[in-house]
Amino acid sequence: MLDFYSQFNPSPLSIKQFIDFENESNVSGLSACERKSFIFLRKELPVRLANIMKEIHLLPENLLNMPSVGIVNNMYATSFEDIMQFEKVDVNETTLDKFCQTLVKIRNRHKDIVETMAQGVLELKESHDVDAQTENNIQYFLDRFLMSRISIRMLINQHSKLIVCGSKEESSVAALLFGNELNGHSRHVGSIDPSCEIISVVKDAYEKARLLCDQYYLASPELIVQQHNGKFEKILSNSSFFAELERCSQIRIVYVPSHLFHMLFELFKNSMRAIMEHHSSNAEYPAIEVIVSRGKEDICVKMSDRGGGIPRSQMDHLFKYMYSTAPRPTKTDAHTVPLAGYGYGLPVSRLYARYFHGDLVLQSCDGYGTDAIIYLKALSNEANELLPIFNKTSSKFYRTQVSTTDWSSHCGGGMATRQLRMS
Ligand code: W6P
Repeated sequence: MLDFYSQFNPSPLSIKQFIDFENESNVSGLSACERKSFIFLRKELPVRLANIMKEIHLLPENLLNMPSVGIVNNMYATSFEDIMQFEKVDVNETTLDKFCQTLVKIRNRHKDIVETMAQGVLELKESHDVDAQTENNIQYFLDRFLMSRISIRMLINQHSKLIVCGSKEESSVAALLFGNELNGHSRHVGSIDPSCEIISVVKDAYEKARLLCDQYYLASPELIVQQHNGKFEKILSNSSFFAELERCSQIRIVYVPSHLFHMLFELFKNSMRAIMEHHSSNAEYPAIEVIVSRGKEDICVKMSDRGGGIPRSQMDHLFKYMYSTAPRPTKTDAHTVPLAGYGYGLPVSRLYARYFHGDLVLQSCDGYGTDAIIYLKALSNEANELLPIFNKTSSKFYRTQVSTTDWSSHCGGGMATRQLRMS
């Protein structure tokens, strides 16, 4: 069955398609969307599971032998079997209910799987010498594994929330009372907000990160947010009301607010830590500046800190899983949690951005500060899921040697030299 389902490519959905799934129900009654979603998922979930399970099997032998990786592998096998039970059943109320319960069970089962997988990588590091080739493979695999997980959770969330919110009567009453847009706020479609106010999420993430920062450092940098709505500027560039209009036209987007929050919270924690550590002797801390802009294609959220920057040689490491799983510095006080230890936070945040064809990039001036930019697709029909596909190309990757001999090396130490010696 695994072989069978792994032959199919996952079908990426656009944010627009996710929303259209829900709208279906308005036309033909309550369970039409649930039914349609069920028919789609009972094939699509096994396909996505099988594609990534095939890749687990291609991991370096010694990583596969780690106990935690075995646990992960078994969980995927169990979940795959769980869904197989629905392969050929009749579609009725009972099967729809059971399917939904099964999805919730799967979601709970896989709740802590990122930590389990990270544990497996640590186990490997502690028991073996990891060469550059293995490290490269693990980086490639974890990007794909975690992206697959993000996408599967998105599917499960949309399906289960369709149904919880499926008692449409409640929302119809609300619609009657407040019109289609509740007090100007949009109604969520599962985890998607069709009119997500970016600046609200920025402020929310800032406040939550600030709490941690205050707790740890007893102070925190201020936030300055600005927005620049290029869409309106084009029409109104000569208007004297431009400034006023732009202020009123909050930049909104069809997006998953929890994904955006996750990215921003991570970036704020990193910026705050850098600022607090860099200016530790001062009483004044330079504010974090955020600019939200909207163009024809992209929405950009740029976060600038004056936290002393990052050396260029460190830049790539920030997105490496193996680098980040290095044993953490021992905590001085059991009650204080570090604001941001480079865990999987940054690489996973970048995956969230890339999931709907956006990106997350860092740029730094060593000695001064760092800019982090989140790019999102401005148009919901261009925001398609980006999914890993298991095929000849992906399996070849795990066997290909990292080429390190086609450029000269001139740096005294660090990765380049280390990789050269190891190849
Ligand atoms: C820093 C290091 C960093 C990582 C990610 C985001 C912002 C920042 N600022 O100094």
